Amino acid sequence: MKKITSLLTVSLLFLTACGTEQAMSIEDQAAKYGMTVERYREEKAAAARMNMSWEEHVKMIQDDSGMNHDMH
Ligand SMILES: [Cu+2]
Repeated sequence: MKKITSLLTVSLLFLTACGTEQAMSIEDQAAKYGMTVERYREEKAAAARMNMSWEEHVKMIQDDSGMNHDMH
């Protein structure tokens, strides 16, 4: 029973985190990744073009500092 309760707590925390993320404005999101809003929009589009999730794409950008971006 205790296990179920902590599992519920974790899921709730997770949901709360997701809700917060979605409530962030595009300006906030861009700032979070150190990008301008314009750049953020471009990267979002690039991620979609590459069929990558946003998280994967951000990781990729940060890993190779945006070099050879369209090569992978
Ligand atoms: Cu990518």
